[in-house]
Amino acid sequence: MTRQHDIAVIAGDGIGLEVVPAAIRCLDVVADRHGFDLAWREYPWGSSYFRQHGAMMPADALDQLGRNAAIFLGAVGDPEIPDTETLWGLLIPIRRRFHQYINLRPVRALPGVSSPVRGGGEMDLVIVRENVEGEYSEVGGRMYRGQPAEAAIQEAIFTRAGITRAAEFAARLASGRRGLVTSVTKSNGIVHTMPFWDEVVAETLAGHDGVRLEKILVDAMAAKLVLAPTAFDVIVASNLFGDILSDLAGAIAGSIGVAPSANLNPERTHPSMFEPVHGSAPDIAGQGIANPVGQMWAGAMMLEHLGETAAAAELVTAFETVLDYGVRTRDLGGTAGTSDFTEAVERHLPS
Ligand code: GGG
Repeated sequence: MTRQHDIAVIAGDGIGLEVVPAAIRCLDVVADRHGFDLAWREYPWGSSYFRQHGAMMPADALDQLGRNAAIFLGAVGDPEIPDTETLWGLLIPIRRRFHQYINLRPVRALPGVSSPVRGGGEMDLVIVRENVEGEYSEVGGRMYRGQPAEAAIQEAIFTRAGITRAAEFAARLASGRRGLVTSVTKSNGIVHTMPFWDEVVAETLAGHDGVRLEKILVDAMAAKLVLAPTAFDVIVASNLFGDILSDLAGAIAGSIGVAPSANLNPERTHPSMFEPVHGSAPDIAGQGIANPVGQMWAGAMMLEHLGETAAAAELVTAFETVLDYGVRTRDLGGTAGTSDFTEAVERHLPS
């Protein structure tokens, strides 16, 4: 009998509606060749749904998603809807409900893609972003709205368990790579949570022989990523810092349009979610020019997570080959549209 993986698809908003179908076309080709079936279940949630129903997804959405092996997400964000609605109405509830506490974001130079900085063409790193706590917190409030005394308080939540599992994940990953974990904080300015992060990460890594720990402040890290992008192997950072650094690292590799991410539930008791690092890009949405590589690569990470390793590798090789041949979207200095690029990848997949 054919292996079947049930996949929830939320194309979402903006260019998500263009790059998700592009990636699905290629994923179906490799699935067919490797003898398994991807049973896509499409959920038309996001900002259009919000306009009709006043919510990004229905009340039982998380129950519906939980019946799938994985979730394939495009992007959320709409210029007419507050970002707090789009993020807290869809992305963050999914990450939390399914305990997707690791956000894995590999960044490496791709063939045929030039980096704007020296050394960017050789970079190969992975960002382990803590994904369910930290600065992304609903704890806080606003007072005296619209008055001269107006104030806002926003708490960051860091737990020993949350930091330990992120550090553990980073250490295991590094031990199979070059053995270096760079932990990023702002411990000189943020005096409670960040020194706590430093302590727990150091304790956790002490149990991993052969893995070196390097600590760095986030401001210095931003500069060093640009000046010496090959100096890093595995980077572990909080929810906010990991998010910022992955956009920066993606841009150094050539374009944020090529950067993938996996929101992982490492215990596999719940579905994990795979999405590009980029957002909905309303400035280019609907023009057919979005780069589908981040979405395709996220799809390859999903296949790997589902145990379809050979199929995943074939898809990565195909888009790398196409890039190397010089077929590139505009963000990479080329002229190809989303469908030109996708058709080229399909042609380079083994039949
Ligand atoms: N690809 C999903 C997406 O739309 N990301 C945009 C975004 O703002 N994400 C915030 C986050 O990852 O925390």
